[in-house]
Amino acid sequence: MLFNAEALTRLYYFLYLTRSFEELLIKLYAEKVLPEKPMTSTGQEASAVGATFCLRDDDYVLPALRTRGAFFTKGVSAREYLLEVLRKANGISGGRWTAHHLGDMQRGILLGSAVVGSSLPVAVGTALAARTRQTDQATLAFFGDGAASTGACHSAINFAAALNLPVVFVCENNRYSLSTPITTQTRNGDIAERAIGYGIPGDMVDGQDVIEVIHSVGRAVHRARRGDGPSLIECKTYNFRGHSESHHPDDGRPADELTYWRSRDPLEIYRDYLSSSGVRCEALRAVEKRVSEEIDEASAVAMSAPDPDPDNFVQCVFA
Ligand SMILES: Cc1ncc(C[n+]2csc(CCOP(=O)(O)OP(=O)(O)O)c2C)c(N)n1
Ligand SMILES: [Mg+2]
Repeated sequence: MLFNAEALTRLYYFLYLTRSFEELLIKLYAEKVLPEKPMTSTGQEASAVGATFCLRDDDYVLPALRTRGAFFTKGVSAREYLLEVLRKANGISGGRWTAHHLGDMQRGILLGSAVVGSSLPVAVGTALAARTRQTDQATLAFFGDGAASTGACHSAINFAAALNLPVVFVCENNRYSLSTPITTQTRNGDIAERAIGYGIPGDMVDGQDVIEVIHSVGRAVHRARRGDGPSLIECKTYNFRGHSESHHPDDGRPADELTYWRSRDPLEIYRDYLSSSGVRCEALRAVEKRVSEEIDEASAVAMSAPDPDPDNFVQCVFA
């Protein structure tokens, strides 16, 4: 898969937007403007952005807790996202959702769930629906290393494999589930190796390298579209800021581990790649300027946007 300069620059836009947008959420939380503590993907943006960069508009995404970049690559703007997390009337769901369990059906992003791992069987459902309707739509199902230890994860991958469904399971293995290290919750922290047990292809990639993620997920998406069934891809990554902004960023994590992973910042790695690919610095500065303008515009619009009308409280609520 070769990209032209325009696509390479667009990819930088999504990575930089995700980082900048989350910096905004952190700032708004510190200022007590954000109604909930942000759980960010700082340091692991390349897995969500890279994996969804391979998709078409009509493909499905089931995001996990930190798959924020996927919303931007699927077409959600900073303004739309911010309106929703500030619970404004003209947010994506009219302010009904939380920042971590958002969806946007227009863009094929199914609603996230607070119950870790529970979206994975739903991904099997969208894949089965695509097959039944005889479309070649792919489904991308994201999950964390903690979710990998749930029964729902096993059921979903096993069932998708048994039915040969067009779904790609993408594990964002950031080595921690809340403050539990991967070494404590499983004997084999290489989640991709489980693919052998399901009889499907598995691939372990450097989740800090967006190009590597794109190549691996791109191959798996092609397999899914061709009717060759599911794949399991594990992105080895790290979350620089810990579980949430109300947790201490170090959160008991060894200092040398943090230092090592901070030296493997996906944005830095991608900037080096762009420079060796001949993309000019000015093009990147232009992207950064555009993102900064979009973030400023999103803040200005969202802060002054109307709150939801209490009379519409139960609209769209199924009971
Ligand atoms: C079934 C269930 N168990 C526990 C929790 C509490 N919880 C919320 S996030 C989280 C960590 C999930 O870890 P992982 O899947 O690795 O995702 P990460 O936060 O690292 O992105 C936990 C345990 C939950 N929401 N649902
Ligand atoms: Mg994790």
